[in-house]
Amino acid sequence: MTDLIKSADWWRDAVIYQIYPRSFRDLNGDGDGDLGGVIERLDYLRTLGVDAVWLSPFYPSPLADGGYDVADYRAIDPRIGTMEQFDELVARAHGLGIGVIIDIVPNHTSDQHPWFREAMAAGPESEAAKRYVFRRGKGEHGELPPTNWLSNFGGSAWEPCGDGWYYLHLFASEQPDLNWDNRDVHEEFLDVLAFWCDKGVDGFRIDVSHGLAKDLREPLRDRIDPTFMAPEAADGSDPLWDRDAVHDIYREWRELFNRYTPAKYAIGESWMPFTSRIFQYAQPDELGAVFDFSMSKAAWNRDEYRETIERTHRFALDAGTAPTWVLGNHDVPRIASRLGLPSGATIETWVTSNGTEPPVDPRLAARHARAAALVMLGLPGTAFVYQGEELGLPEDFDLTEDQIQDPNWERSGHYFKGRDGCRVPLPWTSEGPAFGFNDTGKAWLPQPDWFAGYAADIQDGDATSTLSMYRHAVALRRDLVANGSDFSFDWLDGDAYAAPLLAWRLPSGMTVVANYSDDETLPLPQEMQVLASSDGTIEPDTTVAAIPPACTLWLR
Ligand code: TEU
Repeated sequence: MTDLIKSADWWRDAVIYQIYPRSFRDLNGDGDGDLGGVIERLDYLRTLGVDAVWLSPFYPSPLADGGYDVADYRAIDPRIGTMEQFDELVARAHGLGIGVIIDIVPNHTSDQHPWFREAMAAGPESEAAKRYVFRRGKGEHGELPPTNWLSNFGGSAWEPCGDGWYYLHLFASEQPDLNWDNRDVHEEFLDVLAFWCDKGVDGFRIDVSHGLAKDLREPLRDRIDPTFMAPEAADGSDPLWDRDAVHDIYREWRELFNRYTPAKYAIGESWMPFTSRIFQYAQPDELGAVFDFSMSKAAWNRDEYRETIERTHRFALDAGTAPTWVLGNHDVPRIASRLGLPSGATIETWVTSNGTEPPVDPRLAARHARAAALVMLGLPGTAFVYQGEELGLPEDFDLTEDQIQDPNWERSGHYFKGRDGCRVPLPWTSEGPAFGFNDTGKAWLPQPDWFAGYAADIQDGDATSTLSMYRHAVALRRDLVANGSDFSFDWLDGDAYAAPLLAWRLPSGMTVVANYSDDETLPLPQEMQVLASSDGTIEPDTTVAAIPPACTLWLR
C-alpha cells in the first residue's frame, strides 16, 4: 500500500475516477467489460494521475438495472471476472498508489438474491418475507396497491405477487426493497462490509443512501405528492426518503470502518434537494462524505456556478467534511453534451423519446465541458471523474429503442430513454474492433462510428487534446489546488474579474479564471503566466493578457 492511502485523510483532496466495469475495457472479448480490463488499464489511470477508482457494481446480477440489482454481495459476476482478479486488482492498484472504492447497494437486492427467492417460496407472511416489505393490497381482494408510492423508474412501487399481496420496490420490480427494521438486514450488511474491508478495499460508495429506513408502521401512509422522488419536507417526515433513522445505520457502519487503519472511506449517494440536510450523511460519526450533485445539474452559467460552488463549499465545511465536485456519472447525460444545450433547456427535454434530436451545439458543448473540468479540478475538495469524461466523450443519442437496456425505458411507458447513452463502452483506439474496447468487436451497447474521434490513442500524444488537459491539470492539482483539510480559497470579485468572469485564488498563489461568455474575449487585470488552459491553443508556460470565450485558465 502506498503512502497516500496510508493516511486517513487521503480522500479529502483526491481525484476519484468512476469505472463502470461493463463499459471500461473488455479483456476476454465477450462484449462486457471486465476486471482483467481494469487491471490492464491501471497504467492509463496512473498516467491520468487519479488517486482512487470507484468501481460501480461488479457483483453477480441478472442486470435488470445494470448491476445495481445484486444477487450476491460477496462475489464477482463471472462475466466481469473472478475473486482472484479482484484481489490482484486491489494489490496492483495499491502498488501504483491508487485506492479502490467499491459500490454497496443496501436499499434493495436483486429478486434473484437467495433471501428474496426464499421469501417468495415461503410466502408473504413467512419469517423470510420480513426481510423485505410485503403488504396486502387495498380493496376487497387486494386489487389495489397498498399505498400510492411510485417507483423511481416509473409506475407503482408495489409489485403484485399473488393472492392480493404485493412487495415494495422503489426502483425496478426486480429490485425488491429490504426492510431495515429487521435486524437480519443490519447484521448481513455489517458482515458484507467487513468482508470487503478485509479484502483491502479503501472505501465504499453507498447507493441510494437516503433510502433504506422507511416508515413501515401500520397503516402505511400515502405520500402527499407521490411523483416527487425526494423527501417531501426537509424534516425527516417523509415515509420513504431521508428519514432520521437512516443515520443510525451509518453510525453503526462508521464504527466498523473505524476499526481499520486507516479508517475506511465512505461516501453517500443521497439524490435529494441540495440543502444542508444532505451533509448530515457526511458527519464524521457517519459516512464521512456525501456527493453533492449540484454541479452535474448546473447550466454553464456564471451565477449558477458561483452559487453552486459557494453553497457546496459552505455546507461541506459546516459539516466538517470535504466539498465534493461531480460533473457526471453513470446516471446523468454526459457533460460534453449537456453543456451544449441552449439556456433554459433541461435534461428532460433530451433523455425523453419525444422524437426530436436534442438541440445540442457540439462545438460549444465541448468547449464548455473542458472549461467546466478546469473549474471543478481547480476547487479544493474531492473531485469525481466519470470514465470517458477525460476523453471529452459526448452522450450517445443514437441508441435505438431495441438497443436500450435501462429499465427506465419500459417502466416509464417508453417516455424516458434513460441512461444508456452515457454507458456505452469506451473508445480506446480510433480503429480496430469495438474501438479497442476488446479484440472481438462485441459490445453490450453498440458504439457509434463517431466514437473514433474521441479514442484515447489519438488523444494520447496530442498536447491539445482533452485527455492531455486532464492529465496536466490532475498532476498540477496536487500541489496547486489540494491544500489539506482547509479547502480555503478567495473569490476575486470587483472590476478586475467582473461577470461573466468567475475567478478565485488558492493559497498556493494560483488563480483560476473562467469566462462564461460564449463570444467575448475579456481582458485580464495584468499579464499572467498560464499554468493550464481549457483552450488547447493556449499553451502552458505562455503569458496571456486576456481570456477567450468559454474558457477556463489556471494562472499565476
Ligand atoms: O441511483 C439512485 C437514484 O436516485 C437514481 O434514481 C437516479 O436519480 C437516477 O438514476 C437518475 O435517472 C442509484 C444508482 O446510481 C443508479 O444507477 C441505480 O439505478 C439506482 O441507484 C438503483 O440502485
